[in-house]
Amino acid sequence: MNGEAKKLTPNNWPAIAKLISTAENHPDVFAKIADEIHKKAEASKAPVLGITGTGGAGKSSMVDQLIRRFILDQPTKTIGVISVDPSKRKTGGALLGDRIRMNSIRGERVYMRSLATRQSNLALSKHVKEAVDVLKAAGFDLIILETSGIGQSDTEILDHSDVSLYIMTPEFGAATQLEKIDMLDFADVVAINKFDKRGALDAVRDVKKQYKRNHQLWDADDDTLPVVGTIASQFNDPGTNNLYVRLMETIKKKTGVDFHSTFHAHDEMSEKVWIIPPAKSSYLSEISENNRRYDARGEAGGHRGQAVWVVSGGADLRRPDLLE
Ligand SMILES: Nc1nc2c(ncn2[C@@H]2O[C@H](COP(=O)(O)OP(=O)(O)O)[C@@H](O)[C@H]2O)c(=O)[nH]1
Ligand SMILES: [Mg+2]
Repeated sequence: MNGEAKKLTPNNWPAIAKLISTAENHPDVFAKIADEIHKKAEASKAPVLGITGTGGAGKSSMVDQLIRRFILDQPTKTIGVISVDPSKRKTGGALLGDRIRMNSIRGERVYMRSLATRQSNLALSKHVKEAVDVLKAAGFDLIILETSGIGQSDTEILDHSDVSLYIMTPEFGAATQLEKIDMLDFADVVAINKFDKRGALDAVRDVKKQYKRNHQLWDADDDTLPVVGTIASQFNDPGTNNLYVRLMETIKKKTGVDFHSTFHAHDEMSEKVWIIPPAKSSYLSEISENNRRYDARGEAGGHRGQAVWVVSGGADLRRPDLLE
């Protein structure tokens, strides 16, 4: 360590990366400065938005979309992103997949870090906390934590975040399956992403019904429930705009941090801008399935490919964390 803890700012990416790596790989070294980091983190008011959901639901795409809006909406604010995906333990290259999805992270005001997940669940949870603390200590205005699971259950995200967003798709099967999703009890906001898929409207209705049951909101008006249909893969999707507004409101309500967002919610839902008719959606997912299989073969190249890509100028060289 070389005084990194003292030099932490949202722009000092090498110091941030080094501290997170040290926490992960050299806990004994990190222990010496943990107090200092923790104190700085405690002084931060930055809300932590925790995003969870099953693999492939569109979390990374959504993080990208939310960052894009935040950067537009907040001309001077900074965002730190921690991305954890235990399901991708074995393919080093998959982390790169997340990175590719996130186009808006290239800006100066956004720092993104993927956490390696080779440790046990318990260690992972500890490292998530340390990484979030480092981002808080660095002084980011908003912190986003994306994961498909920390520790034993998907509700563990709640230990690490102030506001939680659960992302699912319309493809959950029968409505009775919703009983099994704990996050429908606990999430502050639920996004039904891939709203372009067949059955999306029914899915939203079913999830709202379940949400009412879980929260004993029998008389609530459906429109007031925090369940939003979204298409994260579509530019300027109205559903995602609504989700963004809803999240800013929830952050204000739960943490007292008011970003004075100028985004406004609209009544229109994502279905109005369907480009692909639902009947054609399985045709599209066949293509994407195919691509995914192809990607999986490519990813077998693992870290080597990642390093080559970085060196070839595809990524920001100010990010030494990519080269590990
Ligand atoms: N049809 C459709 N595909 C989406 C949507 N959002 C994301 N995707 C695609 O779903 C795949 C998985 O997305 P990703 O963001 O990596 O999901 P994650 O594993 O939850 O982080 C990618 O191919 C995305 O392009 C959506 O709203 N509709
Ligand atoms: Mg992801």
